[in-house]
Amino acid sequence: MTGSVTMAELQLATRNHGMPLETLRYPVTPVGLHYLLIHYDIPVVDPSSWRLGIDGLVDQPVELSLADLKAMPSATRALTMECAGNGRAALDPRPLSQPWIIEAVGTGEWTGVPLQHVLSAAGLAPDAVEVLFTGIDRGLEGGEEQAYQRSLPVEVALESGALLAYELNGSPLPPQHGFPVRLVVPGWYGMTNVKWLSSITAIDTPFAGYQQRAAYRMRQEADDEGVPLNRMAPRSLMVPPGIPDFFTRARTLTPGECVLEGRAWSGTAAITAVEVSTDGGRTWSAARLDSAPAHIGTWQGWRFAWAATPGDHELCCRATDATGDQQPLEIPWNVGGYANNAVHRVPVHVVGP
Ligand SMILES: Nc1nc2c(c(=O)[nH]1)N[C@H]1C(S)=C(S)[C@@H](COP(=O)(O)O)O[C@H]1N2
Ligand SMILES: [Mo]
Repeated sequence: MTGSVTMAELQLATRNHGMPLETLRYPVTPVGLHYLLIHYDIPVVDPSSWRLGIDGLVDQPVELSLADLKAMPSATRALTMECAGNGRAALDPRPLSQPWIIEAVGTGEWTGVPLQHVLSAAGLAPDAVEVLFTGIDRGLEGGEEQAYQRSLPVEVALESGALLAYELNGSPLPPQHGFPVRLVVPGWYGMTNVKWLSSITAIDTPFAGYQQRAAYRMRQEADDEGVPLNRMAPRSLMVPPGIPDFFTRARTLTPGECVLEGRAWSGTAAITAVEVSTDGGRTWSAARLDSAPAHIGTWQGWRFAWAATPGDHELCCRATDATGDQQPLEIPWNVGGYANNAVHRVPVHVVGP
């Protein structure tokens, strides 16, 4: 990491916290430990007067209350969500934004109405190409005043298994995660999952608002058109073994058998392998994978028995998915600091016998 973190970055980092890595031990992240990313302010929403508009190119525009949504067929899905900026702080120079190190991830058990159900009931017109999701929250970004908005191609809206979620881990959504209703799309990076929904609009041209035209694109130069980010690149994380030093968080452990464990996911295809290195990435051995999750993009546990010997070691893990995509040792820099899925490295000190 180069240069000091600025007060503006620290302000964002204290508002938007990551998931402490030791809580990778939970298959479903307890509410309050899931990471948070809020671009503007958390809106206070009165659930009795809140309405979700379904409009634009639909046969039957409607305004749904929370009770209307809760009366529709529902589904519950455990889905892993990761911010596209996870890993940004490791790039050099560090792109100035939310300075995530590596913890911008969590898995929630989301309950809600399948988006497909709501769109089919409204009747999408044949000329609809995208579905636009608008949040209640407003702010300034890149000098533009805006509501937080993102769109999905019609096929993704209908076929991805997306939910209009009103519960997280069996309770109403907490304010910070999008109360009363948010979008969740299996396998896509965090920015896709619009919180505090106010409307869903079918449109006939690809949406070119700020969050799609300016943000969330892979670029080498600020004025490149860039390539939009969508699905999460493969990543694995490790529960840091041993005990931490309070201030530096350096890890100490005792010699002997140590079971390394963690979780891995990819938004594109099933995880086919997680490998572990105990020598900084020179040699790799296969970890044992838990059974496969129900949805692509939901994390999967892994473990590896390590005979820890006294001295300093750099533990690493890397995931590969069924397309052959594997986490790299380093990733090339990009303007927005997105999709840095370089292998997770955990330096440890094993004490003498
Ligand atoms: N309305 C709205 N939706 C939003 C955001 C936002 O600021 N406003 N942040 C997005 C980003 S960048 C991420 S990574 C996820 C974070 O979701 P979480 O805070 O529930 O983990 O929400 C997305 N949805
Ligand atoms: Mo994000």
